[in-house]
Amino acid sequence: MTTKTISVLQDLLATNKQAAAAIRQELSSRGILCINLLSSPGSGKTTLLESLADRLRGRYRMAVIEGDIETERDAERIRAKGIPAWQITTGGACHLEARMIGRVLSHVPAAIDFLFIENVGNLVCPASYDLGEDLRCVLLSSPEGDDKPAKYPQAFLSADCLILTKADLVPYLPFDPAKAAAEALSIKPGLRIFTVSALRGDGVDELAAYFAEALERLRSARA
Ligand SMILES: Nc1nc2c(ncn2[C@@H]2O[C@H](COP(=O)(O)OP(=O)(O)O)[C@@H](O)[C@H]2O)c(=O)[nH]1
Ligand SMILES: [Mg+2]
Ligand SMILES: [Zn+2]
Repeated sequence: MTTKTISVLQDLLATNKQAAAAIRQELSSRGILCINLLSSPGSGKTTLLESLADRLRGRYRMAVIEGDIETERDAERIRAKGIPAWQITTGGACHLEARMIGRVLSHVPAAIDFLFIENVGNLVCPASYDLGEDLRCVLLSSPEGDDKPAKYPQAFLSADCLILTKADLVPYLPFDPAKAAAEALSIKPGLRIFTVSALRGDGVDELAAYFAEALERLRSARA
């Protein structure tokens, strides 16, 4: 019984990987960099996207795919910034899968630079599902505690960058950013780490520059 369950999951993940590879191929042929944001609920994904929308405006074009179990709320917040956004409601599923992204892809305008995907708030299974992204960013907010990387290692191991969010709250909390960073680096050596306060805008330009460099690399590899 156990063996069967594992092989079904492996099939699911293999099928997901194929769909993700097709998405990555399609987006890179269009010169679009895709970024998957992963974190527990409330760590500041949507607020960060709102802040990025303000900072990228006039220089880069972005679009957002929002994943939630229910409601259109996050897509509405992004659209209020004048950014195209599509909401995927999973109706209970606790992660996005590549085929869900695939269904939205034909709506994504050709003339954009960045496609952000906000995954369902969950630090566990989204880590196992490739969505065809070029960069995976895991967010950890200061109220969540600096002990989380070792408790949810797959999310940190599979990420390209760690974004420590809500930096403005650090003075009021027993959160040690150096400890969180060191723990994440012990899981994933070389992980890029950014510290931001999306509410104040601190650190968001540095993150935007990192995305812009990755976009340049994608486009020069294509040329
Ligand atoms: N103090 C502070 N609060 C923040 C920051 N970013 C987000 N929040 C708050 O955290 C809550 C959850 O943010 P949200 O972006 O919806 O998180 P999500 O569920 O990961 O998309 C909201 O009340 C935000 O206003 C920040 O940089 N500093
Ligand atoms: Mg959100
Ligand atoms: Zn899940």
